[in-house]
Amino acid sequence: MIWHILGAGSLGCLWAARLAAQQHTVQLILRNTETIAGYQQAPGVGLSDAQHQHTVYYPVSAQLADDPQPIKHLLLACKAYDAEAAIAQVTQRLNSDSLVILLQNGLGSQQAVQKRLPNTRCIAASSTEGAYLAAPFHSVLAGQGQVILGDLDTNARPQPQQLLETCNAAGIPCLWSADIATQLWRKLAINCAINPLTVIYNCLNGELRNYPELINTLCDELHSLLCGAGQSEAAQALQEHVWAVIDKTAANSSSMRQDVLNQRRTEISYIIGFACTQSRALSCHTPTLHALHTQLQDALLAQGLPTV
Ligand code: NAD
Ligand code: KPL
Repeated sequence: MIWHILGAGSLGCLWAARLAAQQHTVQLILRNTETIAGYQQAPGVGLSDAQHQHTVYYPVSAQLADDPQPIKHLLLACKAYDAEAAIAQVTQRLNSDSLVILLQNGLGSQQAVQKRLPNTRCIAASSTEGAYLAAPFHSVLAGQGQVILGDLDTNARPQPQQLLETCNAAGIPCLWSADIATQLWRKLAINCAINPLTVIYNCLNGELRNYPELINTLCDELHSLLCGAGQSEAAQALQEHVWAVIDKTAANSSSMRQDVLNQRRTEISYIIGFACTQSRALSCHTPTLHALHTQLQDALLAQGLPTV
């Protein structure tokens, strides 16, 4: 298969390396000629295991967004706030045979991209793999996980068997969901209950066990928001799911807290910001959620970070 990867960060390089290892043709789409020149100084795309015991570099090519080559398989692996602008740069290279995988956290960006690509199959991904960059274009697979893929458009299409086989054969653990919206909404709700509080209290996920009433109130509000949004399946046993994730990831720093500690922009608008916007639109009563959003914005402001 020929793959293009737009967003050569932690997850983009993680996918690029594993696909290249299976002899797929992979092209990174980089921002400008300076980034390409920088990449050409690197030994290729690097991939290390969590303990840094094994590192392999793969000779992956790079090109600009305005390259004339048509795109058949695109992995969009940038942050949610960059997704729409990034896809706009390659829209003319996509057609009705193309397939785009959207690897963004939260909700909102996937729908914005799909709107820009009405004739292209957009597959949303919900990934629990954990990766970070040890150096530019060198990804470290820090946490094994699962990638759930599904069509954003609810008009059912046949499962993309070849895509799933290719990914799994490359060691990218993919499952197909006929209802990706449920997966995305459930993850959104879990991230809303956990991530903002870890920033506000500057704590590990497990330390949220000290705030049971607050977490349970948030879960109740998120439950009613999900039901109001027609996502009752995602709402099922939400409180149990949230506590299970807190226990399972007790020693972890949430992705939002990691962004703040590294002075990086967060994806607030696609997590709790999205939830609050939906809640207002649906006239749901979620006062704790709104207060948490404001508190998070204040915490970001105090760190000199964007509040959207
Ligand atoms: P990242 O910041 O490491 O990488 C994003 C890359 O996209 C950056 O290199 C950036 O320069 C590039 N980019 C943005 N706009 C571009 C453009 N127009 N042209 C070219 N390049 C562009 O991000 P990441 O950690 O790989 O995360 C990607 C998404 O996956 C996020 O939504 C994140 O929340 C989600 N996610 C990440 C992890 C993880 O462990 N890293 C796990 C689950 C989900
Ligand atoms: O998805 C997460 C994140 O940190 O973004 C977890 C750890 C599951 C919840 O916060």
